[in-house]
Amino acid sequence: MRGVHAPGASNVDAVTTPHSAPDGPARPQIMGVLNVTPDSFSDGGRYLDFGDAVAHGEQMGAEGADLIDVGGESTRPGAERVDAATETSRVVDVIAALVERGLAVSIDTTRAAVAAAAIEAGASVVNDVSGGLADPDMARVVADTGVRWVLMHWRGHSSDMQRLARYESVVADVKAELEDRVEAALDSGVDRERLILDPGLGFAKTAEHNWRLSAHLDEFVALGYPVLFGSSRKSYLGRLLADESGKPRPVGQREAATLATSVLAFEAGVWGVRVHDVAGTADARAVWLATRAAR
Ligand code: PMM
Repeated sequence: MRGVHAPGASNVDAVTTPHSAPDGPARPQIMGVLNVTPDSFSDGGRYLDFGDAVAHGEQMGAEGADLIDVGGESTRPGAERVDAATETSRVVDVIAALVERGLAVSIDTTRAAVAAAAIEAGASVVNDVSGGLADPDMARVVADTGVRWVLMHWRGHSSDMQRLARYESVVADVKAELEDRVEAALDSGVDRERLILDPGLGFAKTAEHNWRLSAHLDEFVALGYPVLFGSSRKSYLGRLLADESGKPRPVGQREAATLATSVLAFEAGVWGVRVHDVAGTADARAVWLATRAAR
């Protein structure tokens, strides 16, 4: 689909119209990552400039992204937090510009005030890596505005999340903790049709945990909510592809591995994948769709 995708209203509809078929949507969604931060692990520092950020978002839309995920705070392990005003100022103008160009935008934030400003600027999805835990006001913002809400599995902020990577059984525990977040969201008046779940690869997870969650994505799909999968360029892939000396594969050379995980996720029935390489993922999706159509 590279080069033939025209961003526009149909994009926005696909993303904002709830569909909770247990076996996923007809066409998995591609969420393109746009980190307007100096320190994200993969694209940190590349899109801090307004023009660069908007150009990259537009490019991802042209390559086939259904949704541009704009973030103003790095969530990489060990990252220091920025204040809400800084986070907001990094993202709002970029969001407004992308929405003006017909693109659907999600805001990657754990803060209700940032989410509210982003929604005001036109974002139609809140991608909350804390699943509503970090800010008690997030549920109200989502309920009041009627946007979609990605509830990702999370146990704590980046500074100490690897310490929290302890599970009895990672698949069962993550599912149960996500179901708790769903209950809390519903209790706050959020429409169940608006929810999207994400197992949160790399967030309080070891490489072994990530592999187990990836291998059991179908169990998350079976919960009956759309599932988002975010493996793109993460360190467990770097570790898998380490050289003989044990040095992990550099971030920029994990694209083929990321594509393999995305195709496996499509096969498991996910609603969408969150990726840095939209063009490659759109090609992989075309292959997967053609294969499915020929079954
Ligand atoms: N991963 C990152 C950031 N936001 N959001 C969701 N829903 N799922 C993820 O797996 C996820 C996320 C970290 O990756 P980045 O630093 O490349 O943005």
